[in-house]
Order: sequence, then structure tokens, then C-alpha cells
Amino acid sequence: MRTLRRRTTVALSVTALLLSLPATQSAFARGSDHAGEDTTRAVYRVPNTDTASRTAVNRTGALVLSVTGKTAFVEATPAQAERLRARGLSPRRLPTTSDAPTRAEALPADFPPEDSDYHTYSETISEIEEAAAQHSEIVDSTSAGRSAQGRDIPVVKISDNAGTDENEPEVLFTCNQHAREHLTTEMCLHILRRYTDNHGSDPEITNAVDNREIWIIPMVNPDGATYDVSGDGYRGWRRNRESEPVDLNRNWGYKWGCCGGSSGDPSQPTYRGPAPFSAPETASIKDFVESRELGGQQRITAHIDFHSFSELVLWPYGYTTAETAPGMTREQYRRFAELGNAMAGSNGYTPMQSSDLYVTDGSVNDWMWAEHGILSFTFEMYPSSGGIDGFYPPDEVIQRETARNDEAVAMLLNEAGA
Ligand code: 0X9
Ligand code: CA
Ligand code: CA
Ligand code: CA
Ligand code: ZN
Repeated sequence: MRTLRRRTTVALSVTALLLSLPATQSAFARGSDHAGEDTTRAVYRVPNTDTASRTAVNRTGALVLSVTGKTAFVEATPAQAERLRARGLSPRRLPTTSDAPTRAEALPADFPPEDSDYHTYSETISEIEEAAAQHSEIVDSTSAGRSAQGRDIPVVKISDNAGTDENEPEVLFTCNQHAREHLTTEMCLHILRRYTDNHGSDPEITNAVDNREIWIIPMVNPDGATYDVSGDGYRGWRRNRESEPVDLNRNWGYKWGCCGGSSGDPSQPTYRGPAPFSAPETASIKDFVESRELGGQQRITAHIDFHSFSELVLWPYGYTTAETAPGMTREQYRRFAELGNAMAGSNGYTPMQSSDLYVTDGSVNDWMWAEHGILSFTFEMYPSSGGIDGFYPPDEVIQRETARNDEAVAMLLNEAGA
């Protein structure tokens, strides 16, 4: 890891270069593939689903966006919707919100004026630099590495004597693996502000900062996040920005591609990439996590990866619907379920094993737990249900929906010392 400030200048000039490139592969633009098939994706409401049928839905190349009760909202092409019908499901197409947006040009990356409280990549960097300047004793910022397009992936450390590696339990918060899940970046920035601004005045915060090393990665996927807001309106983008874009949350190295919980087809939203950690973004965070293994001991003991949406607290494993499996004893499962239930009790989310939502392989939680023994959760933030709009709640909800997780974050920090 090198210091962030030195690299920011380089990253910004890369950004300027990229802005002149034409945009490609909008998730919702109308189109057809080489076989002439209609590749237009729309959102369908699908009643009466369960774990197995949702996993099957994802296997067609469609993508489950959210689940409430047994009703799923699914992003699919007409052909994929047909395959769901062939399986006995009844997808009902929702009206599209905007008709075939034209997105020929890449505009400067920014949120629409009505959502200006959301942070772009460069605004995120500024927030970090500001926190580091205002609270230099307890904030240290570095880079985990570079994205595919050359942007730094900042890592912020919050602890007393931040410049010194002290022997304190470490906790990691990651946000924005998926490009369009912008509310999660706000979640990480909220944690950053809360644990810095209130240090020294709020006893619980002070205690956490003084007895933990808190690591925050607000933007795991800066290229995707930037791409999502550099068109005429949001693009609904999920993956990174390699030439064959990778779903970062299918690219982690534990049981990668094992179980039908990801796609080997580069045209699909859950494309797992050509190899585990093929994406520079996941590889960078892997290196960072491994750098926290000191004297044969992994110092990070707990982790939340924030996503949106559906209001869920999820724990491993994702690759199997079994509760116990190699590396997950009954007792360990109970610890996950207990803490997961307790955190969900504080924020009103629904707790479950991640594979109850649908099976995924190569997800971050399975790797963090299986390879490093890190108590690793996924939070799916607000709202509880919806179609594509669910990724773009108005900026007016940011404060409420990030503060909603204050207690859960505190519980995880506490548990990290157990
Ligand atoms: O599919 C994902 O990566 C996550 N959902 S999202 O809508 N944000 O893309 C969920 C990952 C949780 N793991 C499993 N469901 N196994
Ligand atoms: Ca607004
Ligand atoms: Ca410390
Ligand atoms: Ca330490
Ligand atoms: Zn996600």
C-alpha cells in the first residue's frame, strides 16, 4: 500500500482520458446480440419463488434484484422471461420507467442535481482527505491498489494512534462492490464521519476507536460507480469496467464458480471472470486483507459488505444451502445466526443465510470466512423491495438509512473483540 494523496493526481488524469471514450454496454439500452436476439432488459415481478427457483432464475442469465416474501423482482431479457415461464414461474413485466434512453456520450461523472448529496468518486476522495486533515491522530488513508481503469481504491483506517499498528481487533467495512448501489458508499462515508467527528465526545464511539482498528473501503468498484453516473441518467450498471465486465461479488477465490451461483458467460450480469481474483478490484482487497495477517494471525475479525437493496442481513455460506459445511460447524453457524439476528433486530432488516436469498459462488463473505475466519456479513440496504428504482433512492433518505445501521455497526465492532 502506498499513500493515497500521491496517487490521486495520476488517477484523476486517467479519469480525464476516460471521459473522452464512448460509452458502451448500457444495462438497459435497447439492443440485440449477434444472433439477433432481443437483449433489452426489463424488470419482471415474479410471485411464488423460493431459494431453488431464484437460483434457477439467476442461472438463466436473468438477475434477482430483490425479494419480499416469495415475490421476486427480476431483471431479464424477453427470452430469459420465457425460460422462467417454461419453468412454471409467472413473470409479469413492469412498465419501464424511461423509454429507451439514448446514452451515446459519456458526460462528466455526476449525480443528477436532485441527488447531489450522493458522492462521486472524486467527492469520496475529498471526504476522506477532509476527515484525515481534521482528525489526523485517528485517521490514516492509503490505497488498496488500482481499479481496472487505474483509479485508486482508498482504504481508511480509524483508530487511536492511527499511524501505529497496535494490537487491537480489526474490523472491515466495504461498500459499492456493485456499481449502482450508491447508497452503500454513503453508508461507508457515514461510518467514517460518525467515528471521527464523535471521537472524544461520545463515550461509545471513543471506546470503539481507541480499542479497535476500523478499516473502511467506501468504493470497491470506482470505475463502475463512475460509469453509472456518467451518462444521461443512471445506467443501472452492476459490474466493474473491464472489457469483459466482471461481477466482483462472484470473483472471490473460495469455491469460485463451483455451484451454479455465477455465470461463465461474459455477457451475463453475474459473470464470474476468467479466474478467481481476475479483477484488479477484488485482487487489491484480497492483498489488503492478507496484509493484515501478521505473525500467522489474521487481525481482521469481523466484516460487513454493504449492498442494496432488500433490507436483509445475510451470512455465509452462499455457495450451499446447507447450514454446516467444511469450515462451518454448527457452533460457528449459530454465532453467525445469533449476531445476524441481533443486528437485524436493531435495524429492522430480515436476517437469513445468504443462500436462502439465492445461491452465489465466489462471493466475498464465503472467502472472508473460509479463508480468514472473518465474521463476514452482507447487508442489503434500503429499500425493502422494488425494481431498478430500488438502486436509486432520493438523496433525502441517505441520512435516515445510513444512521439506521448505527447500532448494528456498533454491535459488530463490539463482537470483534469477543
Ligand atoms: O447477488 C449479490 O451479490 C448480492 N445481492 S445484490 O442484489 N446486491 O447483487 C447478494 C450476495 C449475498 N450472497 C448470496 N445471496 N449468496
Ligand atoms: Ca433530492
Ligand atoms: Ca489504535
Ligand atoms: Ca493492529
Ligand atoms: Zn450488490
